[in-house]
Amino acid sequence: MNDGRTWWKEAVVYQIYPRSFHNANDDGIGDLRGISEKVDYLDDLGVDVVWLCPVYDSPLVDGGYDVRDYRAIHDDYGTMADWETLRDDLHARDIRLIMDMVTNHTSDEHEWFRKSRRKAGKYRDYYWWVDGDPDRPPNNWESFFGGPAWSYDERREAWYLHLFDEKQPDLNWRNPDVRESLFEMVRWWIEKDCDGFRFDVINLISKPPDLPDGDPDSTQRGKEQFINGPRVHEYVRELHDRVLDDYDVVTVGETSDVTIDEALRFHEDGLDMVFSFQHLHIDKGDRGPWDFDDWTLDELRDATARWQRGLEDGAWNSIFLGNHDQPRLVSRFGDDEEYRAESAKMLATYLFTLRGTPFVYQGDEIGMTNPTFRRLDEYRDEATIQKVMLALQTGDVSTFDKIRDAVDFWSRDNARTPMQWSDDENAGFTDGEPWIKVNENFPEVNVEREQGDEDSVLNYYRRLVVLRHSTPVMVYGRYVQLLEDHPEIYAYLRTLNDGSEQLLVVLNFFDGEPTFRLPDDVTYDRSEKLVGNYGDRTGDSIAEIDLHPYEALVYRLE
Ligand code: TEU
Repeated sequence: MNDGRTWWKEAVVYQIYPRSFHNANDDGIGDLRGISEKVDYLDDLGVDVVWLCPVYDSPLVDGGYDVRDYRAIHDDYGTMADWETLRDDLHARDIRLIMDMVTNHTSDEHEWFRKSRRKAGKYRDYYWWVDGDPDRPPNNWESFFGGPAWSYDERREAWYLHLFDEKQPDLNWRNPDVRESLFEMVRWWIEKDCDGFRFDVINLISKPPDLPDGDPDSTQRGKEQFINGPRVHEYVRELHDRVLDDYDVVTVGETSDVTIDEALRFHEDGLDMVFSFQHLHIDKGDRGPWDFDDWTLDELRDATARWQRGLEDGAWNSIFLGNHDQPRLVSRFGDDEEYRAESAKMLATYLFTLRGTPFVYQGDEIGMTNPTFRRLDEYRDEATIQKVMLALQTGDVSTFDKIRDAVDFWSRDNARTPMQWSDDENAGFTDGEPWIKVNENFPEVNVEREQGDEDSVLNYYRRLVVLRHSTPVMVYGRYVQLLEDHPEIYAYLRTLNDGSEQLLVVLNFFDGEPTFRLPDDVTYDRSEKLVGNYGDRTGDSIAEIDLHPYEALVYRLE
């Protein structure tokens, strides 16, 4: 069977948000040397790839996704020499390093934009400029952070497009010089021996040149115009053919609102994986950005299964339940109080037993939870603050109190509180004053404590990593759905070599105690429990299992 085996399908990726990982120089901000001090931790965990969120020079209005200089490191994070040391420290442990590559936009302080706004030489059309009335934006598009996607530049006396913050102008990929500049820069990083990229919002890079108005009733006006725009596949293919194809690098494209068909096309264009967010839309409400809704297991299973089947032959899934923009997975899909550890392990089992490459976001491996922010001034994320300000200004909400719970749930700061290393002051993250509040539960939830406890979430993750590395069916097996519509139990098989190798995965997603019944048509002679989050299961029959709250079980069937 040609299942296209490659190293990155077998890899476990660990995402680092550098500002919040570990601080070496005591200024309260995580840095590259801080990460170097923790490479043995990553090695012990067993991960194969580190994805580093942006560390480039930047005014930091959007956590570094506003790049001022792609070829320089921000002072907060250290120097290029520190980056090289980190790369070497990781490589010495056989861990690859992938960079977060932001090519849809730059900072307005980037040299290209400064020149473009002066109409200097070839830079004149590096961005989306539109002349016209300073009181009337060129169309009705809205930014991802709320408000119009256009700002008027007094210096050039023209409008420029920004799908994110006004300090993040969108690059004009129609211009071949822009593509050339970006490709050169991507190649420069590969030549520096980085092992791949996560391409930020890569499906937004193409816009229709006539910039038509978006549907006025849309939740974000203009999105049907700029998401998966007209030339997006041509551009991605060009990036692949002209740069990526020359090297053995892994790529994952961040693609919001991507369909399975689009994902298959991106894979054909040359992106190894994409991030689809459909399974993370199940708890969004439809009354604006702050609305959230209950989710059901049916919705999660449907979204997951659709992608498992949809990419089965033509492509490869990325498996994730959280990142630096999302609430903590245990607070969102588990129980961050009574069953924190059990549900964190159950969700980890989901991540490691589906077909695709698992992405672990820093802190999830110790079961970190959403913090509680009580006041608006405790938030640091500009997107959160802007959306709240806008809602208050426009009168959509009368007081912050009215949306406090929702903001608390959705704020991107949930995932950005410092990594909890120990029960020392500031969770061992810094000896300085942390740039953002530390989650108050650090005395109970921290690495040091979990390292010393065999049953901890951390040690469970380590077991899953080992298991995944030593069990090909866990990586390459086909996904076969069991119990199509059970409201509490998510169960599936993974099968390889015409069913001669088989895994059974049973996940109880809630705090009830339902009974799992193995469908009659699943045949086997022997079953062996590989991993589970309750200790007392060895020898039990698997035909019928009374599950514990949030129980996860993985069996090998022979
Ligand atoms: O995020 C893109 C994106 O789609 C987000 O706007 C997402 O919808 C939102 O954060 C959900 O809460 C990427 C980066 O991951 C994000 O951190 C950046 O702010 C953004 O691109 C702009 O570069």
